[in-house]
Amino acid sequence: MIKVYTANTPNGIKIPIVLEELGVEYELTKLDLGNKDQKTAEFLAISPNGRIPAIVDEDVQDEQGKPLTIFESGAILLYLAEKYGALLGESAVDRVRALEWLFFQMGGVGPMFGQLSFFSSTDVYPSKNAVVRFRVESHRLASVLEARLNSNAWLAGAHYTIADIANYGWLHYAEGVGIELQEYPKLRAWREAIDARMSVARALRRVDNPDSHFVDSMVAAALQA
Ligand SMILES: N[C@@H](CCC(=O)N[C@@H](CS)C(=O)NCC(=O)O)C(=O)O
Repeated sequence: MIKVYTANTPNGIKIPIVLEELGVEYELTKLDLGNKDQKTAEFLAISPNGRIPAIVDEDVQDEQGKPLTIFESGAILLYLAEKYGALLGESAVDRVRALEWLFFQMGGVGPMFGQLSFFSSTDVYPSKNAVVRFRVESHRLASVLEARLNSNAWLAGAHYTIADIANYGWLHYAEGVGIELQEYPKLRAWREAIDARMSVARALRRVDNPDSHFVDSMVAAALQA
């Protein structure tokens, strides 16, 4: 069984989406980020950066013979795609393209959209300079995605891959972080195509209605199993 620790956030929705795409059974535990569930010692044993998402694959042993824990959404997406032999295209070139756009999200879209959201919504340390900087950079990244989708159905090329799922996590919430998509017709159409996938609907429903809420003992049990 794969145990998923997550929340309804841009990074958090990616893992249920990929598992629904793969048709793999999983148990979902929702963490209350406002309550700092992600900073508890039990959760830090799974995700040392104290952030979601993270998974425990109970069917695979780590270096110490314990169930394998994985943090960082990019690592989890790649692990699952490789484990189940899907969502990386068909050829070696497709795989390289998928990795390019996967890491583009990890190093660009995620950090920039995230900082834009933070500086736009805080009145604790208001900084016009930061808002302008992150808005300009976020729009630049959206234009890069738009250009890619102008000549390709999906980010890796002809196939829907984990690169689409990773970027979708953030684009799903684009308006919420202050990026309107009117000027990006291809990006909007791409997002609508992913919105319409049954796997996405199922994943979003599960993140909203998790099997259970986070309790320390559940994480401890998963680690001992
Ligand atoms: N690079 C990480 C980013 C993870 C991340 O920032 N997660 C956010 C939710 S989207 C989080 O856990 N925030 C809570 C916190 O920072 O304490 C990944 O892709 O997994």
